[in-house]
Amino acid sequence: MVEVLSTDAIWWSLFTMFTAAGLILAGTVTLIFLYLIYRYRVKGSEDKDELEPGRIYVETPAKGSSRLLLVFTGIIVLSLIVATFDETIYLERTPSEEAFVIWVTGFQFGWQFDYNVDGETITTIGAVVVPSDTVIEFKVTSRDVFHTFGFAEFKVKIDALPGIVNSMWIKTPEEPGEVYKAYCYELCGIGHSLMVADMIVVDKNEFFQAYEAGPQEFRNFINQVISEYRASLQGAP
Ligand SMILES: [Cu+2]
Repeated sequence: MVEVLSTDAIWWSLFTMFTAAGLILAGTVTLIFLYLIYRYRVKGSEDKDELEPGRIYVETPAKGSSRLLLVFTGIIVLSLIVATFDETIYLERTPSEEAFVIWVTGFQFGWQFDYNVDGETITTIGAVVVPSDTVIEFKVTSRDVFHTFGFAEFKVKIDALPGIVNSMWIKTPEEPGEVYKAYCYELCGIGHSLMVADMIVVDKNEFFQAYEAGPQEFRNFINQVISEYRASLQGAP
């Protein structure tokens, strides 16, 4: 299987690239600016007398230098465009045939998650359990108004619209144990800020063992993970 980059790794590589290009450009412009200030400064008192007040003095720069700047800017802008398209296209399509599919339905005000186990639907509300080190595909829709489903840590979000199924993917971390918050990113009513769901990452082997054991086993497994997580929150100071 081809190694799948995580969505946040892709985001960070683009962010780093844009920041680096911005800093290089800003640095170059500042250096040229400082050089020109020095190069065309007014020297001594005799020079000053020759200058007419109110007149603008322009010295045409050498042809080669402006062409160089154009090429330099062109290279930076082009590489940003190419990298952005490349990575956006990668992000838009689920990169693995073996992605684990979870259906997500937004409603006023919460998130419903549905698993398909042997043709049977297992539903949870407000929490979703996912296997570690796996590509997860979320098929996202809404029951009422427009919502947006997303995870800040994975740098992804997607519209949840009634009557339409949108697809979004993430790659879960290699190690289990982490819990991530899914939020609604589109103001959808008075309870918008309450639209939070916990995504609990569990061990891949344990997860698929329960999944393959059938709907009843899987339902028990999911419910146990969620109730253990909620109990651990209540015990916390
Ligand atoms: Cu919402």
